[in-house]
Amino acid sequence: MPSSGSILGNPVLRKEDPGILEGTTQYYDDLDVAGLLHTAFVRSTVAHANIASIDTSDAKIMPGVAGVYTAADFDLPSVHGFVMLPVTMNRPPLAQEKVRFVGDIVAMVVADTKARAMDAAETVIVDYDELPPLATVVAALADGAPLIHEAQGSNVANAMGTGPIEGVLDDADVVVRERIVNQRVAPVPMEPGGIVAVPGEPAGGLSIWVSSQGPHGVRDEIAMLLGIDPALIRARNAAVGGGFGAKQGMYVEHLLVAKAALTLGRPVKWAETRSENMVGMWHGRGMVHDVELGLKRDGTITGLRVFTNAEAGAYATIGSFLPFFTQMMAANVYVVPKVEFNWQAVVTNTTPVAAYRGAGRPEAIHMMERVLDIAADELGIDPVEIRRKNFIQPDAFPYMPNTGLGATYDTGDYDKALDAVLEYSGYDALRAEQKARRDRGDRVLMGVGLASYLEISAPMVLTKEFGSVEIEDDGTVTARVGTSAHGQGHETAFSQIIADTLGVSFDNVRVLHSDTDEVPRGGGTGGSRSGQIGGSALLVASQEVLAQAKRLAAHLLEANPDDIVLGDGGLEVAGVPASKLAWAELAAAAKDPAKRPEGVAERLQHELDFEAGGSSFPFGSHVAVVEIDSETGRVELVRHIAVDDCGTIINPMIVGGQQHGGIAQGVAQVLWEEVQYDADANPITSSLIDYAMPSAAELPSYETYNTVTPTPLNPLGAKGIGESATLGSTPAVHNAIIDALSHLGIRHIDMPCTAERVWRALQG
Ligand code: MCN
Repeated sequence: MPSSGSILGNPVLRKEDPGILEGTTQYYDDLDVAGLLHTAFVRSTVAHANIASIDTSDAKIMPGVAGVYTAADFDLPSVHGFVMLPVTMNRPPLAQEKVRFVGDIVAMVVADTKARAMDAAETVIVDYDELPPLATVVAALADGAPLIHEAQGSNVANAMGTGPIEGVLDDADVVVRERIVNQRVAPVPMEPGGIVAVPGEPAGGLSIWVSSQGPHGVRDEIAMLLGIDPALIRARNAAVGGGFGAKQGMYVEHLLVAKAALTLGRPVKWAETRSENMVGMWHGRGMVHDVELGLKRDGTITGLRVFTNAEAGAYATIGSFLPFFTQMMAANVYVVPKVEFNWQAVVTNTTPVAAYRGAGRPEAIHMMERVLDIAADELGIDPVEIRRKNFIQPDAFPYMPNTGLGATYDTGDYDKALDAVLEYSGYDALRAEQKARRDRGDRVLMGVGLASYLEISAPMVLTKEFGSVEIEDDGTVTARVGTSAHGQGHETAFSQIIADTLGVSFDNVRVLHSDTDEVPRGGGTGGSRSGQIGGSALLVASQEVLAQAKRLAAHLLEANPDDIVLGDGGLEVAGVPASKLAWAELAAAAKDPAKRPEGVAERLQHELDFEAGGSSFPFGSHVAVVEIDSETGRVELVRHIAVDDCGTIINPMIVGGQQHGGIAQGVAQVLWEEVQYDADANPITSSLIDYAMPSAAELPSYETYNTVTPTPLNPLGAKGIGESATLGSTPAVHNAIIDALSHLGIRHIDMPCTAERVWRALQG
């Protein structure tokens, strides 16, 4: 583990950044592919309708058009959204008979330029017989509501939970009830979606570059749906400009482009526009929780009962499974003796909902942390004390909560993170300032919000990953890994792990990922798994390579393998630097049967499928400080202090960057962002003029810190960090807003807490 002077655990600058800053990094849309054709999709302009007719005759004769396709032209199976869900809500890649949301794809136009494809798409005439649009879960569940998918026989896509729990609130002195809305948001990666598909490479197959969180998964799904051998498809990422959960898996657009490229025998590209992205890319969150929290008068939690309605959108995807994680996390970092948690996911005539930074876990934490603050206020207990009183204690790990799903928390020290954030924020001084301001009757109201959270990283099956490490002839190292960085700095972090283990220079490590020809298998990047799982795979592979190389060096130097140590760029006999064999010399010796001892392979290489001992559970505590103009309702986040524990840290600068990004997305959800539809299920936030995504100018500089509680479940001791700060920041900022207003009798305001909503609450 990190030795002093080790590169591991240090804030090494990211290898990825010079290319990004200088503009030389290549994204799929930058690739220069000869003879490339471009795609425009004809998307439904109505939310719910039977398709009476589609007339593509004009489009077909427009200049430059190579192909126009509807469901009648492409014989493609419907796409199954997620393994645990019914197939009755599968999505036809091109709408058949019916459209189910504004953005559903009715036809595809391929032409020699994007402009010509778009012009031709404009001429396609679709005749719709409109059906009643179901814009909300309430509308979809109403008596007599039409069925969005007739074959399902209901608009409920999935329903699970604990069932009724006997006497769940019976031990409570008080029961706090609230409806907590976690509104739908759009992921808005800087680079929208897209794909380039080139037929014929490899022979008879297809080569694709896709903006994705895991090209292996995209390849497998395209191969399955097109009925071709996965070995005939090479899938790669170029650089990827963010995903935030929404680029996990295959989109129907990817399948259609692959099909068109094979049909036409020419390369085809689809570059999603921003307005397409706002309706076509899966949305996130979209849950309404009816929560009842039972407590003793001293603040001890006795029971929790929740019913959650989750929006699935028009087709059931993983979003219709994510409340499973909400259930799993519902008790957060607290001892909750009884938990009743039931939920359903409901289809509506809106964009499908899937994973977005946190994917089911932020919803649980936000719900619990809001209700706990309401309880603290009602019971007259300080928000710090009510949390401390209920924390699971450090000696209770491994800990299994009573949520009915058997998650086992690995390690935690929740008081440590809370103590740290109280100290760094100067919590007591903040409270004193708040009191002084209130006593003065300031126009600007001050609020201090606290949240403690639990996260699950590398959830469920995401604990396994391929990794390989090889010494090249020139002594440099090539690593291959099945994770797929799309902004997280893996090349840097993984190079640190390998450089530290093998004593090679950080610059001499090359990390290959996101290419099915280079990496045989891969689970991609999501669920904050890559550092701990991909990183551990490469750590173990490097350690194996080191063990082989030590045997080889001992043989060559006629020494005991135990006496061989890392030198600068090679191996040497301890205390004898002059004996050093550089890595290039070792690689050459391994190739030479005369020099190679028995048991050492010809290549200094090792590969494995690493499997961690389970999911890990990061945690932390955040404090937010807001000011609210009592005349206008405008909220300003003045400070945000985060203490996030992700176990052993590989690169603190990357971890800090992940904290910043995670906080920004949490803050944005509390203050501004919300995907909205009108009563006819028309999207009304489908551009960045209408969808209020903040820029850096709207946000303060965050104060980020860490405590370190390693996990025993992987050899790095690392837990995830990619999503954690989103979990902590959302409730902290929301609690700060209500804290600023609670002395005026305001108990809760739904997110986003826009100036208008806060102003209305103040008027009330
Ligand atoms: N890391 C570390 N020490 C640790 C844990 C992680 O130094 N103890 C480093 C890792 O090596 C990695 C980074 O921190 O470089 C994030 O690691 P991890 O928490 O394992 O998360 P993943 O790499 O698996 O990334 C996924 C996560 C998710 S799920 C979302 S959503 C998200 C996020 O990452 N989307 C992002 N951060 C993002 N950052 C960018 N720029 N773009 C996105 O789309």
